Order: sequence, then C-alpha cells, then structure tokens
Amino acid sequence: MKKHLLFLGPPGAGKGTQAAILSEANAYLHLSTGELLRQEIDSHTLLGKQVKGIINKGELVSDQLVLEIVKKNLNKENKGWILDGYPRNLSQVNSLNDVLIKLNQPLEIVFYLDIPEEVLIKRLLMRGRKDDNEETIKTRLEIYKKTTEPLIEYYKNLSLLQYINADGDLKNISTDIKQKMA
Ligand code: B4P
Repeated sequence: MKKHLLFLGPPGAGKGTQAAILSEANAYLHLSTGELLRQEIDSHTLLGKQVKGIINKGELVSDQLVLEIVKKNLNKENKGWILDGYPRNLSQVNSLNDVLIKLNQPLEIVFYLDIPEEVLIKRLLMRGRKDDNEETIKTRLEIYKKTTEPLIEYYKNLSLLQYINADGDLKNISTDIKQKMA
C-alpha cells in the first residue's frame, strides 16, 4: 500500500475531507497547510497575524512561510503522510522535491480530485468558512486555475497521477481512492 500521498484539486473538491478519512484509517500524518495556517490564526501567533488577511482574501500565503510549516511537520517518524493543499505552485513543487529527497521518502501517488465548478461553489458556500464567500471563492478559483492546475500535467508526466471523480457520494469517492492506493 502506498504511504506517501498527495491530494490535488480545486478548493472544495474534498481534499481535506478525503485526506482526513484516509489518514485516520491508516494512522498516516494528514498535513493540511490550510488547516495548520488556520490554527496559527486561531492561536493569534505572529505567523497567524501575518497570514490572516491573505487567507481571508483567498490569496496564497508566501512559499517560504508554507515551506517552514511543511518542514516542521514532515519527518522520518511518520508511518505515512498525506499532503493536502501543498504544493500549490511549481515553486512549491521544487521545494517539496528537495525536502523529500532529504527524507528519502519519494511521493508515490497523486490523487487529482476533479469536480465541476458549480458543484464546488455550492459546497463552499454551504460550508461558510470565513474565506468561503462568493468574492473570495472567485479569487481562489482564479489562482487555482493559473498556478495550481499546471501541477496536474507535471505529475501526469511523472506517471504519479490518479484521476478521481470527486462529484458524488463521500463513501464511494473514499472507496475509489482506497482501491487506487492499494
Ligand atoms: P485549504 O485549507 O487547502 O482549503 P480548500 O482548498 O478550500 O480545501 P478544503 O480541503 O478545505 O475543502 P474540501 O475540499 O475538503 O486552503 C485555505 C487557504 O489557505 C488558501 O486559500 C490559501 O490562502 C492558504 N493556503 C493553504 N495551503 C497553501 C499553500 N500551499 N500555499 C499558499 N497558501 C496556502 O471541502 C469543502 C467542503 O465540501 C466541505 O464542507 C466538505 O464537507 C464538503 N464535501 C467534501 N466532499 C464532499 C462530497 N463528496 N459531497 C458533498 N460535500 C462534500
């Protein structure tokens, strides 16, 4: 079974949801950069103060700040890990490659959660997090298309990409992912 996984997809595709299910079932580390940044905001840390405005506008936090968070959490002690929301651009891909070479833990599979735009907009508006309003969602989608979507082709060329239809029942999506990582 694969132990080093990455979830890729637009905001609201279900990356966080599926990564949580899978990490719990396998006792893998679930590394969500978005979640870790929100924790910093909630704890009123210096980092939290630096990123709050950026996240609430739907923009990307600086590559350097996110890399620090990733380095702090990825280490050899993990039984396995799932990266959720990182990397989000090609510069982050390169930094991640460096980190993984040092750890000697190459990425084994990338799940691309595909979903029609109208479905994810509905999901995000229903969730209603601070950065889930119409204007912010529009910004997040634009940034996703411009900077994150090219990663699909990158990982496809490395033969790491697995396509997941993320428009459907949670359990069916989970089953599909589990079968593909076996
Ligand atoms: P994230 O926390 O990654 O937020 P997200 O893209 O919206 O995905 P999330 O995982 O939360 O949503 P999911 O699809 O699971 O990022 C937030 C912000 O942090 C970014 O905008 C950015 O500012 C910053 N950030 C994070 N990483 C960064 C990085 N690497 N570089 C720079 N900045 C970074 O779920 C959405 C909703 O759909 C949920 O309510 C869920 O319950 C529902 N849902 C899921 N699956 C479903 C299904 N099958 N059916 C029905 N509903 C479903």
